[in-house]
Amino acid sequence: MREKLAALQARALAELADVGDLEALEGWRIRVLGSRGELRELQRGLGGLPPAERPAVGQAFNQAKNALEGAFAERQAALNALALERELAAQRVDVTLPGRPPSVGRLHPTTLIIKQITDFFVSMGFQVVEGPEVERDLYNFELLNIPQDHPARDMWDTIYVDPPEVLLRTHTSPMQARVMERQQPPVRVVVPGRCYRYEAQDATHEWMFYQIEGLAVDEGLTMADLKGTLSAFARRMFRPDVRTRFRCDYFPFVEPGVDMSISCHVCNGVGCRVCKGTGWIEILGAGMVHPRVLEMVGYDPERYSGWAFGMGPERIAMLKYDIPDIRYFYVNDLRFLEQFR
Ligand code: 2U9
Repeated sequence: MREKLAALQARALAELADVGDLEALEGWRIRVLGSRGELRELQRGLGGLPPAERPAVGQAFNQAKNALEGAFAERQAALNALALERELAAQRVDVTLPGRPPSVGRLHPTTLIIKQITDFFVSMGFQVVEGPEVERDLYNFELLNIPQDHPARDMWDTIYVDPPEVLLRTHTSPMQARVMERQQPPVRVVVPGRCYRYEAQDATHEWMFYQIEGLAVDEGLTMADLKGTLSAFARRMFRPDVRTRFRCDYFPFVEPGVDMSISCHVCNGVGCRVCKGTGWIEILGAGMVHPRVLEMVGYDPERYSGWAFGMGPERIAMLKYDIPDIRYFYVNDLRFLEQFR
């Protein structure tokens, strides 16, 4: 009996040392020390011993029980401490980590780029004016030298609100005509705003987009003023050493008309994917205001001359910040918008 008791105690202690968690420990307690456990099972054999041996063997059982209960308590304390340590580690807060910045509002990238562009022209003496998005055919086309049957109307797929007179403006030019109607030269205005065209959306076209147009009318203005001002604009918006190139282009409301390109910032004019191998990236259109436009608003084209330009601010931003698709500006994805402030 003593040998069996010693063997049980040794085996139980060895098993206890391998118990890794509180659940396994409870299983050990029930199996070894429980009312139907191994120790009680062996102790039932006491009645079979000679009466003279029972007191000593009974004492041995009590010693073994105390030893096993003591070992259980130690193991339980150790496992409780381990569980607490693991729980504290899991909940540990690293106070040295940077705080989470509060999510604050911010300006939309389109608003930011429009401000950058208009700020330049304000620094050159231009005024920022805005006008109606629902326009009259008179201001959107006729006063811009685009009469009813003019093929140039095909340059814009127009959205009509109340045909044939009321439409969604296809450019911000109508506001320049409105300004000229109500004031004599000198005029220097820049007009940002939304425009609308009935065309399929793709990586560079949206049916609602922003445009910024500008107009300067005074005595003695020439193409040199146009080229000098817009080249200075390109140097400010992109980089001081950017080069500009002007080539002939057609717009009904200017003559001559030009488009302005900047030297490619990636290959600096050698030719690459960004500039489609040309070394140049077109950024805006411009020209000398057509004399007929001046006449229609009551200006004397013999006395006054003017120049004008138009650009897409999102296109400028896409070039500046390497944004591949204009639709990013309109889907309100915070992952995109949060990159600008
Ligand atoms: C008046 C007289 C002249 C505005 C101009 C452009 C050239 C032009 C497009 C470029 C890209 C619009 O954003 S875009 O699609 N515009 O190229 N705009 S000259 O000329 C005017 C405007 C109003 C009374």
